[in-house]
Amino acid sequence: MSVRTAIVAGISGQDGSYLAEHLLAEGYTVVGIGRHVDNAPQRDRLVLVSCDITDARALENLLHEKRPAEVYNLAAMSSGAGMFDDAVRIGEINGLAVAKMLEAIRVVDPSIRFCQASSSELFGNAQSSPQSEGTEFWPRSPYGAAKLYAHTMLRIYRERYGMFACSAILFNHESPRRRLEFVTRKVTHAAASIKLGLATELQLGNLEAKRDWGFAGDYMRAMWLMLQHPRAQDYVVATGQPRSVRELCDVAFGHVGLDYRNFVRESPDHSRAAERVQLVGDPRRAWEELLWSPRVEFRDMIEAMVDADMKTLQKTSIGKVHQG
Ligand code: NDP
Ligand code: GDR
Repeated sequence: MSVRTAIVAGISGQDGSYLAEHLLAEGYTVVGIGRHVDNAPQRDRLVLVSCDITDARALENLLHEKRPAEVYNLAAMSSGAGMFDDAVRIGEINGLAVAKMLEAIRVVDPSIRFCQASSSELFGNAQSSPQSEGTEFWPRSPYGAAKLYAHTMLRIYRERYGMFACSAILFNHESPRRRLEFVTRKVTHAAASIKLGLATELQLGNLEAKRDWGFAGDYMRAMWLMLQHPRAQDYVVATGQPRSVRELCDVAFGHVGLDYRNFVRESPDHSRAAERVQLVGDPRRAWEELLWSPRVEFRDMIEAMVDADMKTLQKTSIGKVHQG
């Protein structure tokens, strides 16, 4: 059996690590690219290549050299709080670089299958809820606008050149590998720190803000399934269940036997304008056509994140005691 090769852009991020693990388990050789690939895990059949996705020539050379069957683009400026920062750079990385990837694929081998990490931020200030593939897009930030440009270019390349290019409209997805600036990890890390006596309080923005939170590993399996399907299509990937930041705090602190109300403070410094309409996905197309559904429940995921933070913090504090 010939070994399939897949390129994963954004290998050093949360999603890159889960997607690489899934592809390796499926028998692929994975070529992981990013600017800081030293941060990515080392594995058999995983080749790490330092590459900036805004470099069109480098992308084309990589495709020539590696001849992948599939390319997944997870690389982006992805910070929720930073969606308005550095608008031009966001446009270059989250938008224009995707056009460069599509063009490199078209030139080198248009039969390569391509999956792009789009975002619920395409809906932004949505006009209706829940959001499906047919809901009107209304991005509210440079991040959302750049992702919408990329999303539209995929459709254009599909229609004009018959390329197998799909957009995964991903709602929020989390894991113990989530960066600390995102609210789930901020909360699980704080719950663990407070439990261990390393912190005394947690400042958050709006506790009533809601998100449709799923598990990153489940969402990467959906992206892989999209490229195994006979027809290229866009899919909403979501749980369909909104939860509030308050509920998140309740689960995380409750898991270590604490009442979040004694430790969490709302602060305007962390608040953002509320959505007019709830962002929550309608994932029925993915359920019906990909036979995909999430396997990890919200509570289990948050508890696993708290456990992982407890473990890391305990190791670090034991290390400090030994050094001292
Ligand atoms: P991360 O921020 O964890 O990972 C993104 C990775 O992109 C970084 O590790 C970075 O690696 C890489 N990257 C950034 N700029 C460049 C560049 N110019 N060239 C090459 N690589 C670059 O994000 P996630 O893993 O959470 O998200 C993956 C994708 O999914 C992103 O596109 C994000 O916008 C999208 N998404 C995520 C959601 C979520 O809830 N997690 C929801 C909806 C969409 P390095 O520093 O090595 O370059
Ligand atoms: P988001 O994720 O902006 O949706 O972007 P984030 O975790 O930052 O915010 C989720 C919700 O929690 C509210 N919130 C807070 N958020 C942060 N970060 N810190 C706080 O203290 C806080 N308090 C309340 C936010 O206002 C928001 O409502 C993520 C990223 O992964 C993007 O790349 C991706 O496109 C979208 O999800 C879908």
